[in-house]
Amino acid sequence: MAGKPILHYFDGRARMESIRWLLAAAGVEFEEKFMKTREDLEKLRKDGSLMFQQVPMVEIDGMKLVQTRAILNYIAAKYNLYGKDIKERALIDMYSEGMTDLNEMVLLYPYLPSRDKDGRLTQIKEKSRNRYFPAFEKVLKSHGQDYLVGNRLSKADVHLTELLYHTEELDSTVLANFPLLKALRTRVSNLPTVKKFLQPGSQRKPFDDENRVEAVKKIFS
Ligand SMILES: N[C@@H](CCC(=O)N[C@@H](CS)C(=O)NCC(=O)O)C(=O)O
Repeated sequence: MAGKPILHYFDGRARMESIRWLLAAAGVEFEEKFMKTREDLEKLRKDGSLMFQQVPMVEIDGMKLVQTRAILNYIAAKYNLYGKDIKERALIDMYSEGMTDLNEMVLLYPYLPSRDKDGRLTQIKEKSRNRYFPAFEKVLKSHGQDYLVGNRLSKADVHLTELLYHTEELDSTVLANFPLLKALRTRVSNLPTVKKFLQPGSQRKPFDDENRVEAVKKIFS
């Protein structure tokens, strides 16, 4: 039997958090190896573990996978969170890519220089309220089903739930006009696997605060 996936990253959210969420939602236990220093990163680079010298890297099923989207897609395909046919997969990809565009802004926000933060926050609020959230609310309204695609849980629902939590941390009223998104988040949050992940003490990571950002900068500088 294959061992648990091993996640190689630093002890923070950034690009690895969606992978943690998706594995957790799929009910897959995983291990984490946290890089703490530049030497830890160099070691992974030197031993040839990082195809493009970058993390996230996930050891899974005998592979050392890099590139966040490739990792997420593999997990989704393996654990049946990627639709039942190529049309459903195309929708899941399209929705997930939209989420990724917003998520990139949200996850990199803590790492911006302070002079750029206000502008980025305004952009995140504007794009959430006027572009991305209305689009997903419309999808849910159009078919009246419990999940975004095919009336069953997919990676798109998991990514959206994560994104809703993280965006709300930056703007507490951002979901006020999106009842179906709130209902989706509640539904996904109540799945036993996700519920467990949302409990304190899980491998879910808190907001990347200033201390964490400083520690991470030392690894990558
Ligand atoms: N497209 C890659 C980007 C990965 C990436 O930028 N990783 C950062 C850490 S979050 C990194 O390793 N930076 C060091 C470098 O690019 O040399 C992905 O999505 O995984």
